[in-house]
Amino acid sequence: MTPPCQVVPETLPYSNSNVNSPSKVTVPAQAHQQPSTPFDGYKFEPIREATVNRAMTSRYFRDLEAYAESDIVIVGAGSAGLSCAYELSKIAPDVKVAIIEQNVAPGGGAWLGGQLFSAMVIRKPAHLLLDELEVPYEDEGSYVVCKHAALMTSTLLSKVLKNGNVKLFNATAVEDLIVKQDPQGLKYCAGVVTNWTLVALNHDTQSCMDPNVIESKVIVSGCGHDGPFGAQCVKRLAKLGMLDEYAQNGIQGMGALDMNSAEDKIVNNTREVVPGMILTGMELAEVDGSPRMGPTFGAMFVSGQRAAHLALAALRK
Ligand code: 48N
Repeated sequence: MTPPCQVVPETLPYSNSNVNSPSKVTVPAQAHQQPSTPFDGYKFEPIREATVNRAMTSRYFRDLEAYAESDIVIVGAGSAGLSCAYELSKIAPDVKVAIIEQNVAPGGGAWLGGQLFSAMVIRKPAHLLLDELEVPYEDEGSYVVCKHAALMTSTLLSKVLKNGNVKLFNATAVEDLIVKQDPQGLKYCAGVVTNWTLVALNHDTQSCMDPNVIESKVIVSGCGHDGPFGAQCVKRLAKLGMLDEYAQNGIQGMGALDMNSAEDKIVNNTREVVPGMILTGMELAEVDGSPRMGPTFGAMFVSGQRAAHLALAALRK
């Protein structure tokens, strides 16, 4: 066992005690001799660089082709979008789901509980999802606290991405919607228009970089609060006049904070707002003007789960 390295702390030049004596750092002779580990002499199998390229790009473009027509597109891989994808993989694992996430990292606002406090509060009975996912928490009676919001989000994410019929297209933004009219003139959503997020962020600096499209019979939008990309589907639907019944004076945006009314409303108001488009999570509050709930996440998870059942019913109509 290598003795701990005894380092004489460098004394500061201005203290009287060591005037003219150079600072001394003694390094025991054997410090450069590393202790042995199970990974000593590790050796990888040989590979060609082009093989790595082909391994990635072939799969990505195969997925892009396969999901060009998806059963359900989920916009936003935040707590609502991910719990929707999780519920779908439970109730209908054969349904083809494309998740479009503008960030490189999925998870949305659910990596931290609130502000930078990292623990996540989830009001009962939404804790049942944590039981299902076997995520540990402290039980506080009417609510539970998951010590690391990142543990809940990463566990949910891992369950979703294990499903062979789910594809996450991250760093990809939904910029617009495919909207069609039926023979009676009723408008309905029929898919999404996407672009690399970096392109979507630079439309002002580049000539129009044309987007890509993904057709789907059902879209579940959980784009979260209003923001550069946030509430994207709501804003588009409002521009098309498809949300008039909810937005006489334009989209109101979420209401002020009231936890006790906000969470029930988000779950119970999650719905198909126009044919082919189900709104859930905080994006829904942008339409309804429902109050925000602040740093409690139960409604995000449960509204996403509810959206999954509504999406499946819409798919099978
Ligand atoms: O976490 P968010 O932002 O949204 P939700 O609805 O899943 O969860 C909301 C929750 O985090 C809260 O805001 C809490 C409860 N606070 C409430 C309050 O009172 O403030 O996830 C949305 C995801 C994000 O990952 C975005 O990057 C992504 O959607 N996104 C998009 N992805 C693709 N294309 C877009 N146009 C787009 N817009 C947002």
